[in-house]
Amino acid sequence: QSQSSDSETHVFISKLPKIPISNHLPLHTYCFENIAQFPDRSCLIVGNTGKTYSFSETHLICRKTAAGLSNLGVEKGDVIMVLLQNCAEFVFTFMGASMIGAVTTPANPFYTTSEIFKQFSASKAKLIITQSQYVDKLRDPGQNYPKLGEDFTVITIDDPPENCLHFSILSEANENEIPSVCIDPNDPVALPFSSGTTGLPKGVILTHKSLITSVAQQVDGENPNLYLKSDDVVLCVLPLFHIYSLNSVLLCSLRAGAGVLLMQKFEIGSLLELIQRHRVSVAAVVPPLVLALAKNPMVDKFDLSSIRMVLSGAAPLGKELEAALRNRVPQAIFGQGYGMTEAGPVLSMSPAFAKQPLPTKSGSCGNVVRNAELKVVDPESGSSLPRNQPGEICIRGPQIMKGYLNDADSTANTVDVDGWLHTGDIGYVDDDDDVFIVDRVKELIKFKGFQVPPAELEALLVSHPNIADAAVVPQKDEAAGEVPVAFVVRSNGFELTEEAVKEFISKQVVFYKKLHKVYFVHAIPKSPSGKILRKDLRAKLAASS
Ligand code: 4UU
Repeated sequence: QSQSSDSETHVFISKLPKIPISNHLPLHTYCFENIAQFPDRSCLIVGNTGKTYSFSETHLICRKTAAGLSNLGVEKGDVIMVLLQNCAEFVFTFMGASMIGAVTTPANPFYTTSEIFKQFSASKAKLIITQSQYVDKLRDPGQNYPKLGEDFTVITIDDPPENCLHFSILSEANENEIPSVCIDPNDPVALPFSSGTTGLPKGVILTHKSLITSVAQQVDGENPNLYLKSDDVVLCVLPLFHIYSLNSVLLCSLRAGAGVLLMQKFEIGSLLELIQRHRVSVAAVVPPLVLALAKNPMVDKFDLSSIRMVLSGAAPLGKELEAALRNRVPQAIFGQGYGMTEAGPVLSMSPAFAKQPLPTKSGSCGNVVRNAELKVVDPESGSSLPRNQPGEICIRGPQIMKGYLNDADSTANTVDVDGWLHTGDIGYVDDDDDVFIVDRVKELIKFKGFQVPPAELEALLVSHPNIADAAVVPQKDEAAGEVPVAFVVRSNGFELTEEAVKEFISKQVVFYKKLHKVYFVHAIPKSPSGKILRKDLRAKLAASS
């Protein structure tokens, strides 16, 4: 019954009924729609200080921030960059920007100067909201980049260094001064960066409609797929600059009225302590965090009995690890979500999280979300495949991205003319509608769920005077899932050590993009059209290990 009448195409839909989705609204209106029912409940709990903001306080500060951004000249359609670890100001800024029709591009505060400014320039952002400790990286981005204080404004959430403003200029503005803007559902609201199936990181245009649809697919309807309640406390330790946490933790919690426990960074001791102290009931995690929770001996010293749901996503999770975690938190429902930035992001979610839960299997990423269609295509022929046959997973629905920013070619290569987004993931749907991911055919490397785009490292490598050619591929790793390793061709007659290559890269990139191994070779295998034959290199690695 989940197949279309057209016998040529095998299309899978959710077992849960379709629901009405209010995706004509602006995102902030939708997220705060129900707060009259729980104005005084804790909305944001700041882990390291214990400070809490109720839903009505949060809503008010978001409105003030909207007015403050407008006072600084931010207008509808403008882009602002948020360069923050998880904190309340992230939320105020993101929602405040939405209220004036502005767009937030979230970036990792651990990025190097060049990583920050590539995103800053590509998104044409006007200002940066950050912490004082990161401002030095913004001072001297180099010749062709904009200048702090002249070309863009920097706002810090703590004591502002020279030429920067304090966040209170936003959060203490007069909420009655929010300009009235007309927001179309197809207007952008978030601009996360992702390399997608190939190439360099690109701005992913997520509209009000895409994000509302995705949130609704998870938490709306009489039988929500991801059942969050207004007495839940949801762990927000995954970074909000990544779409998983932004969408499935923050936006879903706001909509459902659940509290969000904000943690700046992952550290097992304080994590366990905060779970116990705030009675965390829902934990969104990634496989390395599952590993810590399952294996770290400290876990036994804390009371984790409040946890009722654990959601893992962003990278494959081994069955043994899943079993080990189930032993540690036996009372909790465990399941996976499968997401991709470009997909809005959620493609599938465990039905065990539903209000009326349905069974799913270990190792599965759940079922396709409701109000969407999923198909599995044969990478060779492009035709859709029936159940139990692995192929490329494609998704269609109002939640997927509008496209890549200023990159029609990449958009066309990812979303086809019929509206199907091609994920670059290989998987299948079984007889019970459970989705399984078995491989990744796209270039992307995932280190602990973080994106490592090989093309970015390859471009850096070949910029080295003694490197003639290079290719970067994933190598399996117990702790991180995958790590990037490089095949390098030295320029004729030049000496070059593995250490020198590693150091050359590590100076220019965030920690998780560092090369773990360099193999010197005489040539990089390429197809007749010049494409790196990554499969051959991956096979070579597998054979040598
Ligand atoms: C195997 O990782 C993400 C988004 C993850 C997410 C979001 C909301 C998970 C649960 C949720 O509720 O986005 P990106 O763009 O950083 O990376 C996308 C890629 C996928 O194409 C796939 O290769 O990350 C991989 N991936 C997974 N792989 C994501 N989730 C899974 C998973 N199992 N559960």
